[in-house]
Amino acid sequence: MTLKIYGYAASRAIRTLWLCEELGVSYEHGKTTTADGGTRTPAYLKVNPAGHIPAIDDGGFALSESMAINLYLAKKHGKLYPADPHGEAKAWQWSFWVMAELDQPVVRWITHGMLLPPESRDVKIARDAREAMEWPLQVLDGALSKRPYLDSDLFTIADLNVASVLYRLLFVDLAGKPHLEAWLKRCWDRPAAVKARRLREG
Ligand SMILES: N[C@@H](CCC(=O)N[C@@H](CS)C(=O)NCC(=O)O)C(=O)O
Repeated sequence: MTLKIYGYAASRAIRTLWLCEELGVSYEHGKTTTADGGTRTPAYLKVNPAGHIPAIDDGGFALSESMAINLYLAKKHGKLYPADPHGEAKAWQWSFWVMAELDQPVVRWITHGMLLPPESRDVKIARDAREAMEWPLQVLDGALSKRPYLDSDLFTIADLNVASVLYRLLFVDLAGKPHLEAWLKRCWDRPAAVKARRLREG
């Protein structure tokens, strides 16, 4: 049965769409949105009782949480997933880390800095969110000063998961964080990422 990915491409579903392009896995894309109530229908709540996107249905196996979905799919398809326990643990570490340290501040910063109409933006929320991002971004820049990818010489699911959370940082000045800036561009310039971006932007 074809893998089904739920969630419009401009949402966190981009993370899984990008991964499936990397894996070469065919999928059906259900462009579920919040705006039309799609995340709260009885049918969708059977897939993800938490009512968020993304979620997947992989032949009757339902899974939610973007990082869990991506770790599962990469492991299942044996691509971008570190084979040794230390590499695997590092992929978990970076995936948990980016969710704990950056996922929410990035969303708050984008929402109040760019997405909302100017009259609805709260400058303080945007400023506080950007401040909260500063230390984790420095940590990333430091980690990437040693090796081209996160704890690796090769692009892995750890890079995809972290870079996918930081999509919007492609469009801002990361001066002072040259390793982070170069790595983020390298990740998002990958052919699979370009395809996923087209889904999002096109
Ligand atoms: N931690 C979750 C967050 C999921 C999430 O909050 N998704 C947003 C869209 S990007 C959503 O579903 N919002 C609509 C809603 O909560 O109804 C993940 O990484 O998958």
